[in-house]
Amino acid sequence: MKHLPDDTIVAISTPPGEGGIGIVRLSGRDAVSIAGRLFDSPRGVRLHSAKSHSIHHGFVIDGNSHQRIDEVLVSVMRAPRTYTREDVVEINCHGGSVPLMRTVNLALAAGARLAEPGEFTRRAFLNGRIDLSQAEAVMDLIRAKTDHAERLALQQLDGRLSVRIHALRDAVLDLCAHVEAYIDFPEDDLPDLVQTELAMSCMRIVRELNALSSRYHEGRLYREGAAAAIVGKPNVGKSSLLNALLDSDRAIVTDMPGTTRDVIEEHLNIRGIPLRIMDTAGIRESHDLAEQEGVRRSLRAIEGADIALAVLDGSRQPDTADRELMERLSGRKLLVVINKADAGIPHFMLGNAGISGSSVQPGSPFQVLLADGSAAQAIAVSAKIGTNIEELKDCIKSCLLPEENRAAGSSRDDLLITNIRHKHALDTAAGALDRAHASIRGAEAQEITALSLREALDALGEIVGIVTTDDILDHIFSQFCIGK
Ligand SMILES: Nc1nc2c(ncn2[C@@H]2O[C@H](COP(=O)(O)OP(=O)(O)OP(=O)(O)O)[C@@H](O)[C@H]2O)c(=O)[nH]1
Ligand SMILES: [Mg+2]
Repeated sequence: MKHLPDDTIVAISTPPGEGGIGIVRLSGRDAVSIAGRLFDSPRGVRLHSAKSHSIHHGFVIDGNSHQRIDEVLVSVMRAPRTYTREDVVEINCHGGSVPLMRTVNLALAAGARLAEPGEFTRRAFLNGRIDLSQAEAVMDLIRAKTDHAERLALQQLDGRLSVRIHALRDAVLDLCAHVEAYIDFPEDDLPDLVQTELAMSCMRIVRELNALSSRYHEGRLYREGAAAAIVGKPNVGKSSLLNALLDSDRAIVTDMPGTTRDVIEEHLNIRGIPLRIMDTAGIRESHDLAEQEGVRRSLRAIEGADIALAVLDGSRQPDTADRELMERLSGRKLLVVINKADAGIPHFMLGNAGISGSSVQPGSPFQVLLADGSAAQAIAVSAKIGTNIEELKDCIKSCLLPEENRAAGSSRDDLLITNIRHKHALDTAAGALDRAHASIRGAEAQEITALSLREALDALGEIVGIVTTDDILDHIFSQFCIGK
């Protein structure tokens, strides 16, 4: 049962800190009258009689001291054509934190309540303007780190996921109606033909659910991104590689082994995937305390990374230190980068580093076998000159998102789910439909089939918020910022 709010909330909706403007937003039954009590218009405008979707110049005043707090523009938007479907007032203040806080305090004194995180969006959901998956998309949109992530969030906000979930839910509802119709006539078994058709429909829906669910890996990668650690012996060109990938002079590069000590972290957009990339200290035995700590940090960075870019110096033959490093990386997702290809020696002995496979291909990525028997991609680059850096980016993407994952069970379009909550619900629905299928096939009592179908309906309903609990809502909206 949805509990509809009846009070009026207020919050600063712009980020903390100084800005050109800052916005205090009110929403609720008394939004216009509360704002009216703080607002003084030189032209005598009264907010309670202002037209909807109009904007007014004036001053926020402290009614007690008659002191002007700020010069503002006030927008009045009346229900239902607003973000929350309630009356909404936005007060555009000058963007300092003091006038914003004072304006909020005046609104509180005039009867508003401080909004909780995400409460404006929660109201938009409770009042039926958007469904739950769309509310979640609002947060994804705010947090999107790449164009691609933004596009996925916009699609979801647009209702593309909702439309698909509703269609699937309708299909299950249809099955349910058929099965339940026979419950009322227990003396009739399901006719064979009906039974076959129901079983087939069940499986068709399961296939669609599985196809959607199987693309979660890809969706999550675009939404949440991944972490990569650049690792290798000292002086192989790790920092140069970071700089080449960023196309900037971010990290110090010298010809002295042991230059980098701290882990240097940057953010990069790799073909739409937000990548957190870490340059690390070259790994070697050292008596220098700072360098020892640097090496420890490198090892920790590798632990926390989704992929390691293992860099070898292509201008000299690999040695036991390279081999030991490769062994250390055993079992991790790995991309072998042979750097300094511009000064590269013709017969680079990959075998010295414990890597087998074809000889180094100068122009394009190639496959190698690691000592633990696993296959990995390798690529020769020159960080200094910038050769093959774009190809390296393609390689990073294809390592994080192998072709088979991209295409796996891919549904007929490019709808991607990005949220683990949605994946769980899809999997629960598919599991329940599997059971329904088995019980139709096994000619079990229709009540049993209906129970499983109802379970699938509930799971799908959770995605769009037809079925929800306060706990689920609290969990989702607490991740929002205050004022959204
Ligand atoms: N010829 C050539 N030299 C390179 C290349 N990349 C890096 N170097 C040189 O190799 C030396 C070491 O480069 P860095 O990027 O500092 O190496 P690093 O792996 O970060 O070294 P540490 O931080 O000490 O572990 C510098 O003199 C670079 O100019 C390359 O692609 N070709
Ligand atoms: Mg370095």
